[in-house]
Amino acid sequence: MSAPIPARALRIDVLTLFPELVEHATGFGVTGRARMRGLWQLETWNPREFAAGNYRAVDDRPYGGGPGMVMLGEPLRRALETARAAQQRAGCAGSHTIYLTPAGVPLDHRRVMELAAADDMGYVLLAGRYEGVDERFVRDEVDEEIAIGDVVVSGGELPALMLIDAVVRQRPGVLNDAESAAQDSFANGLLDCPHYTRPESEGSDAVPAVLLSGDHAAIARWRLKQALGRTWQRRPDLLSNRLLSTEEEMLLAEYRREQQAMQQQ
Ligand code: 9WO
Repeated sequence: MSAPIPARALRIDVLTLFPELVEHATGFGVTGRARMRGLWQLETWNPREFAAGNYRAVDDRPYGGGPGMVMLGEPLRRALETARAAQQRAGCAGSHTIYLTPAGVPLDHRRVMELAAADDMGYVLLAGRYEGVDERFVRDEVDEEIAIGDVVVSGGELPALMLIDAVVRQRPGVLNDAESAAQDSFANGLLDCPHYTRPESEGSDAVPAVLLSGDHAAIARWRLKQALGRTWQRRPDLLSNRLLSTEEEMLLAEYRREQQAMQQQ
């Protein structure tokens, strides 16, 4: 059997007025280790480096008046052109530009997996600031608009960092076995089960006995039941999009009976 072909390193470029923020924040933990191991590459591009004039303006007042400033399209175009050329030199077969904005399509696990699966694409993430970006740039150059929640934050950098983290951890070789197993629950459409560590008993809230039993089948069953129960209680919408196996149906029914009995005590 031929040796497995190593997955291409994922290439992500970020257009941002705060490159140090993005470079520093992605240097920690899972994304930092993966970058050190060459499993993904980051390049940042500051539109200010591509702005003209003595003041290297990257923003201007909005037509029609109103508060705040709008990011100029021209410095962004130049920065994007440079980023795309760099991705092409790096061997990317294509480039896909994503604008992080509250007006985007909400990001979900399915889209994260699709973005992570594209071995030969380069992603350019546009992190806006001020009141936003000139609409002509968005219309002409942005391939996809993504929101990471119904929130408005001070800039697109933190949403971009969340997208990077979610996608990079899905790349082959990034997570070790323990980390992969830990995230499997959400991957199969459920919320995670509760986790416990020392001390064994903390006040009245002792660690569930099954977790101390050493019975791995019973522990796996308990964890699946808790994941099903918590999803049913907190995110029933996730369950409506997911077929349950016979065992899962039984476990959820058991969980609901136990919850009902506890409420009647
Ligand atoms: C701000 C805004 C407010 C209400 C409705 C839509 C909106 N879009 C933006 C916007 O794109 N703002 C730019 C990026 C500039 C100001 C800071 N930015 C930003 C992006 N704030 N919050 C986000 C964001 C991105 C992705 N998911 C959630 C929030």
